[in-house]
Amino acid sequence: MDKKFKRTTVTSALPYANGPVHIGHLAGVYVPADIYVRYLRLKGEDVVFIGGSDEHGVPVTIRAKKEGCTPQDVVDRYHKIIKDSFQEFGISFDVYSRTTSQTHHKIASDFFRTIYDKNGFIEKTSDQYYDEEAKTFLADRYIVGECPRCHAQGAYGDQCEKCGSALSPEELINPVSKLSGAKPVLRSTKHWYLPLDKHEEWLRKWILEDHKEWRTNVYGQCKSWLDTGLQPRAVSRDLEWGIPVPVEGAEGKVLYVWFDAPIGYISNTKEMCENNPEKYGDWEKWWKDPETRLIHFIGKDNIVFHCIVFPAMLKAEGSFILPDNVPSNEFLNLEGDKISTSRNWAVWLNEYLVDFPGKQDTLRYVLTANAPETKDNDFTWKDFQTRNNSELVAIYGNFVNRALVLTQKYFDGKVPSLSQLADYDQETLKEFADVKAKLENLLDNFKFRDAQKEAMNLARIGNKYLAETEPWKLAKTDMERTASILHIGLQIAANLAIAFEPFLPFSSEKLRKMLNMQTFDWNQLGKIDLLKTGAELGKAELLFDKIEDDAIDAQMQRLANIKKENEKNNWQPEPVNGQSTIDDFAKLDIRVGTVLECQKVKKSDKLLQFKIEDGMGGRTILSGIAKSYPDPNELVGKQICFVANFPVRKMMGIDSQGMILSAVNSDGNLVVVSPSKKTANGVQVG
Ligand code: B3M
Ligand code: ZN
Repeated sequence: MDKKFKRTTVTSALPYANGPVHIGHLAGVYVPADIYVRYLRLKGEDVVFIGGSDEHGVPVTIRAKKEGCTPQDVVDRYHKIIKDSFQEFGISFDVYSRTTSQTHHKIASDFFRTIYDKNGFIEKTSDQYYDEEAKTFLADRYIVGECPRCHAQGAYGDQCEKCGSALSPEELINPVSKLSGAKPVLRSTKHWYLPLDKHEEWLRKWILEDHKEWRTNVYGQCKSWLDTGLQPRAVSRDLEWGIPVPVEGAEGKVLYVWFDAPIGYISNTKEMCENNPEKYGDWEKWWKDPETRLIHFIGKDNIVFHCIVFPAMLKAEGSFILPDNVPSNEFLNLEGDKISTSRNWAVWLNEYLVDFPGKQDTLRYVLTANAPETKDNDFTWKDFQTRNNSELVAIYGNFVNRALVLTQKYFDGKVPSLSQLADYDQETLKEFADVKAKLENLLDNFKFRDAQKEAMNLARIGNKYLAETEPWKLAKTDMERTASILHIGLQIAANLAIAFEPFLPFSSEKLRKMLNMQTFDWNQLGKIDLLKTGAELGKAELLFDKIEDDAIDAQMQRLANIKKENEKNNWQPEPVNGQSTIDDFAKLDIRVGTVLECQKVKKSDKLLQFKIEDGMGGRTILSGIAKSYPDPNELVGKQICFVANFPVRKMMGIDSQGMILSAVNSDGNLVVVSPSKKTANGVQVG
């Protein structure tokens, strides 16, 4: 560790307690954080690992509404499920608490109050939607309406899930409250804002100049936020669920969940220290001493909150250190599709353990081998099986098993003696002499994927060593040489137990027992005297077992069923929309045309630009269907129907003269509507 630091505080994002956790969470945040902490602990460094559930915010209240229970019921249930899952996967938190704790309420409240007393907030009154029937202001997610961009129904106040546009509630056409179905009205309300614009200058220097070493995805996102210019951000909400804003005149207002959640790291540290002062000492040293290094492990959707908003809060409060690094991962997909809680497109940790009991390390291994460190990555069940069978079983497990079983067979389970090092032994040992330095360099730089590869390489060296020296054959003629080979083999196995501990803690523990090692010490890595000649070994067991095809087929079948189910649910005939008359219809001039050209609009992932032969001299029409037609050429030459009498509309700097008619397919894709027989261009549809 860097000389200027004495200790390290590691945090990992607090998952929302509104659902169980899945492999995406594990791969993105918790496994890397756990590897890092275990590594520091093995090195004997002073480190704490802080976790907890994020229990406030609108997502929790929505879940409660759906299930007809209270928000507290929801978070009680999921906090337990999440906490248990982490424990089962060996995520070795020093504390895992929750933001509904008393300690947290007080710390978050005091934090707000300190900034408030220093005039660190601005107060602003603005108009926001209010539901007069439910008598409450509406969070963005509680307002639905027609998307002003793609005109889909059911867009949320913060986002349209059909076209992906970020929205604000006032933009929705015909907004409706999800609570009562009433039309919401605008009402003025006061909130407290953190003036990020006032923090911009020091943030700029601190990130862009002083932290060039941050991962490029993190640095790049921060740079683009800073370059766009920071705006004041509201840190309170009109909501009942949360921590009340601790100032007068703030009845019915709570701290915004993204204000209180990161403070949860601090509260949980305090709780940990108070529960075990001997071990952890005073909580303040973990957060206020400049000799403490603070590291946040997060997913990429949390970057702005941890690199810009939270540091600004810490600075405004005034007594805290700032993060030294924020290793953030990209996303993990599942079999090529984005993981989605609402579509149940995920591998849930609690379910995985039912299907693959005892195989926590296999999942940890695969998630690290495929970690989305620099780009989004894909989890596939086939790859999971291959990595288990041809890496963990065939290389690591096979090597360890051979070394132990042969020692059992020929040397009565005692470490045999090393008499002389042959040339091949020297070569082999040279290969793993620098593994410690290599691993440290990678782990210190948060390159967990490469680090695990390096550890596996050590197992490869061991496996190859036994395969080439063939001690089972030598045992018939040369017992002394056999002893030396197995001695070296066992020393390599002992090294593996240490090197893999941060990655595969369950297997390392198993191996430690098999080798009868008392403790692990990172400093011993690369040495060949970890086991003493004559020392008694424990019982040999298989470290990993094979995963058969039928287990994988069952998982694939489960996903296929979910996909089918989703497709069915996706497609529902829209209710027939009121009544209209032939006169209404006559106002629309719908015609047939032929597509002459069709191409993607630059810088837009949604729009296609059509050149249409319309029988009237031709026209250009833009249509938001690019995602449904990855190859726009397939439309060229087809006849289509279009609305010919809409006013010209400019999009991305191009005039669009009409609208192409399309229908939604059961998989959510759009299909352009065509006449069933060829007809003249320009004829009217009616
Ligand atoms: N709960 C969002 C998330 O789970 C949020 C993280 C809070 S970290 C302080 O992605
Ligand atoms: Zn939309």
